[in-house]
Amino acid sequence: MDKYYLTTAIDYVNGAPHIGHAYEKILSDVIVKHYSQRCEDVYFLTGTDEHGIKIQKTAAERGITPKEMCDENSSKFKEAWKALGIDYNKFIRTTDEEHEAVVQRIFDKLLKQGDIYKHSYEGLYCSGCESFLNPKDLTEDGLCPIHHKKPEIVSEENYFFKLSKYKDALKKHIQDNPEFILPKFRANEVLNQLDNIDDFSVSRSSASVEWGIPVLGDEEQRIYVWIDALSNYITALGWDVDKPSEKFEKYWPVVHHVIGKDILKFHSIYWGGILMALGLPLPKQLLVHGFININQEKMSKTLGNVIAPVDILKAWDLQIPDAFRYYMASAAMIGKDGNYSDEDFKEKVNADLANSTGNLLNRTLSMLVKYFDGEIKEEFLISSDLYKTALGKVKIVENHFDNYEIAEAGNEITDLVNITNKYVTDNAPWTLAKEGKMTECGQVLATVLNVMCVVCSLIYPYCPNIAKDMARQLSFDLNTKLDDLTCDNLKVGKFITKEEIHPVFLRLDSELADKTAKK
Ligand code: ME8
Repeated sequence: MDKYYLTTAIDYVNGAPHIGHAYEKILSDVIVKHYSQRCEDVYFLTGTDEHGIKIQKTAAERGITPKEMCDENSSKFKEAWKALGIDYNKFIRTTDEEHEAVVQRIFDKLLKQGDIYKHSYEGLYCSGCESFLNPKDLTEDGLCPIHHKKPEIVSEENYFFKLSKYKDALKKHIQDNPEFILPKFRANEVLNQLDNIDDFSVSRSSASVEWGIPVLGDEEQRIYVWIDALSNYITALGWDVDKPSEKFEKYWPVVHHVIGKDILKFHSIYWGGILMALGLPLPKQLLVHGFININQEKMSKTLGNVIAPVDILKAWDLQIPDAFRYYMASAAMIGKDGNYSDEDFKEKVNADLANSTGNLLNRTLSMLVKYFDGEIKEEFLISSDLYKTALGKVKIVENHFDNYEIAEAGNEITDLVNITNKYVTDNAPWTLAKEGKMTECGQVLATVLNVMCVVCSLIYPYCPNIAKDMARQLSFDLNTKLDDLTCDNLKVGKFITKEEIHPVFLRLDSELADKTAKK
């Protein structure tokens, strides 16, 4: 594997980022950091989706222009991702001029080649989904099943995309490529939807929605949401109609779209159809995640339980985002919904990061200083069964990532730490020291430290700052690729001084935790 291109969904900017947005971006950043330990060339795209009726309405309610609101909220997303350590290569905004111009040309091409046509239509429009709904998909009360709102009846002349032409080819692609949609159970959902899907609207009249990209040569129509939003994945690479760019040639179609379950239809069916119409290959993979609930309840403005990720960092007084990243990345098994609660957060990060990983490293280094003045001697470096286990875990973790099992991979890392902790308890280096068996004692400590280098490397995608701190104390080169990892990391000689040892993660303060839990 020499290159890896990952995109996230681009978020609507009618508000500030919430914990669900953060979940997706953290998951994506963890994946990107993991693959940067396996391939030379990784490209990570995120951004904001800035057109549409929702944004137009919210800006009007606030008495500002849509562009002013987009600028304000898009900055909030950027600030939040900075605070969470999300290292994207490019942040695209759909109001970027270059993007808008290419979207116009895409639309024009599809219109000219007959994949887009004009059609009078009356339908049920959900502004939450920014899409017409099929009456069959509504709840018994006639509500949108995702947004629980009554859709508006819209009667307009719009442009439509001829999806019917591509339905069979899409079906075949999904059936022939079982890895296209992960987790696999989601693919059946798409195949069922394909049976009932019609051509879809790709424009709205400018009278009803002004805040959209104008159709070239038809001022009365705005290109609407999905062609605009989905095209970001190629416009961000500098692709233009009939003019593929260098980046596009390099990264397409080795692309992995990380998206939430609510927008799978748009990414598998709409995007698939648009790409086929443009004569471009389909993405390699759609990685579909579930939703994050708060205290086991759906997050919603009505319930008043929407949490901003930066508020969590503030509430816990966290100077680095690692604990939150670690928790979020492990919050749900592949594709399933997950949950955030203050209590779980405190418990999990205290157990895994402070008590297990941090404490193991701290204790071992402290013993090395206490018994050997921080020195590794030649005779400490022996082979150990634990090394086989550790390097075996590297393969297991890689395999989990290849199947998009990020929480499961995290559990394997904790398991390696627990096994190593047990090794320390079983071999009791303090007893060996008391009995004067100094070589054996040094061997136990060196074995643990060699394995901790592997742990440090594996945990880096989740907790980059903690990993860097561990690496410094272990004199380990964190740039080592996973394939080059060994358990031969320690050098003979003075290893560390007492002053250089410090805990990499402090337990979350219980008083603070209890205070936040009560709020
Ligand atoms: O859908 N838990 O934007 P968006 C987990 N602009 N993920 C969640 C979530 C939750 N509670 N709530 C939302 C859009 N998400 C479009 C995307 S892409 C070309 C256009 C996820 O701001 C959601 O599933 O409503 C989506 O993947 C992302 O956040 C942005 O949602």
